[in-house]
Amino acid sequence: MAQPQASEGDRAGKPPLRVGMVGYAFMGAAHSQGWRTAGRVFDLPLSPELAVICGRDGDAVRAAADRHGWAEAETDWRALVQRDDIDLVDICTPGDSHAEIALAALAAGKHVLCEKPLANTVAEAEAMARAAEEGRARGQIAMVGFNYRRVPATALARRMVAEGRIGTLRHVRVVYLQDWLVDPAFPLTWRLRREQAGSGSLGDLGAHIVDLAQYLAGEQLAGVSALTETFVRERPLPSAPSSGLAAVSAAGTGPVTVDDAALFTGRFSSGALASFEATRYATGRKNALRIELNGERGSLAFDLERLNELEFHDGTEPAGHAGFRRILVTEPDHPYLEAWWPPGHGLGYEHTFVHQARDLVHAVADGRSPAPSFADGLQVQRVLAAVEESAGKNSVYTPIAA
Ligand code: SOE
Repeated sequence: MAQPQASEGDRAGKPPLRVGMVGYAFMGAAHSQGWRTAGRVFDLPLSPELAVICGRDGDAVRAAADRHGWAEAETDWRALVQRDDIDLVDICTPGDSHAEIALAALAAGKHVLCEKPLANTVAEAEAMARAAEEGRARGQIAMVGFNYRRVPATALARRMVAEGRIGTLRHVRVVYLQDWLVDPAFPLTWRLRREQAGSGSLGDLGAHIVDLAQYLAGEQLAGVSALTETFVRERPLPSAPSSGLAAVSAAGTGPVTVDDAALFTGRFSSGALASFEATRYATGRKNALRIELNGERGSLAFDLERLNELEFHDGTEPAGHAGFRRILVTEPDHPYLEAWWPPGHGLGYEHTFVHQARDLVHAVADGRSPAPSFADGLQVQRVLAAVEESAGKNSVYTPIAA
C-alpha cells in the first residue's frame, strides 16, 4: 500500500494524503470542496492533496480539474487506482461502478471513500465489505459517504441519545422529500435507470434516512414493511446523444425502471418503531430531510433545511414549562464547531463534506476503521433490499437478512 510520503507541498510539514477522485459532477464538486477545505480549517495529521480527478470525457474532466483545483486530470480510472502517487481513491460515480472501482482500488492497496449507497446490489456490497475487511489487515481504510451524520446538529443528537437524554427509544419518523421529478418532461437521466442507479428514491434518498435513523438510534432495523411506486413510467430521452439507452420507443422516450417514491415502516432490534418516506414528488420540497426521535424521557427533531438547529423536548421538565426548545448548534463545544466561526455564524450543506474528509483523514492517520464503514454500508444495502422485497409482496413484513 502506498504510504504518504513527505513532499515539498505538505502543509505545515504534514505528510500528504494524495487523493484520486473518480467522478466530477455534483458529488465530485461537493467532495472537492471537502478535500480542499478540511486541512485549512481543522488541524489534521495528514495534508489532503487534490492530486488527480478522473472522468470519461477528457475535456469535461480537465475543466473540472481547473474549476475544483485538482493537479491532474485522467480519463482512465483503472490507471488511476494503480498509481503509486495516489494514497486514497474517492468514488463519486453512479452506483453501477462503485463495486468495480472500490474492489480495484482496495486490491491496489489504496484507502477508499465511496459515495452512498455503497452499491447497487447486496451481492456487490458484500464483495466490497469483504475486500474492505481484507484491506483492514493491510492498514487500508474504507468509508461510505453518508454525509448527513456529519451535520453538527445530527452529531449532537447522536451524542444526546447515547447520553440517555431521551431515554428508551420508542419512535423514529423520518422523511426525505424532494420534487425534481414532478415534471413528466424531466428527461430519463441515469438516476431513473436501474442498471445505472440500482434503485430510485429508495437508494438515493432512502439510503440516507436509513443510515441516519440507525446512527441516531444507535441500533439497527430488524425488519420492514414497504410500498414503492413509479408515478411516471416513460420519460423523454436526454438530449445528449450518448444517452446509450437501448429500449428507445419511436417517440424518443424510454422506460423509468426505478421507484419514484418509497414508504416503509420498520421495527428496530429493541422493538422501537420507525416510519420512512423517500420521494422525488413532494411538490415544493427541495431537499427536506426531517427526522424526529421520541423516547420515554424526551424527543429530538432535526430539519436539514434548518441544519444549524436541533429541537429538544426534555420530558423530565415539569409540564408547566416543558416543550420543544431550539438548540442553536454553533457553540465551540458542539461537534466540529471548534474549527469554525463564533457562535451564531451557521454552517451549510457543503460543510458536511469537509467534516467527512476530516474524519476520514483522522481514521487513515490513526489506522482505525471509520464510521460508516463498508460493513455499515452493506447493512443499509440489506435494508434497501428488504424494502424492495416487501414492496414486491404488497408490503408484507420482511426481516432484514443478516
Ligand atoms: C439527490 O438529488 C441528491 O443529490 C442525493 O444523491 C444526495 O446524496 C443528497 O445529499 C442530495 O440529493
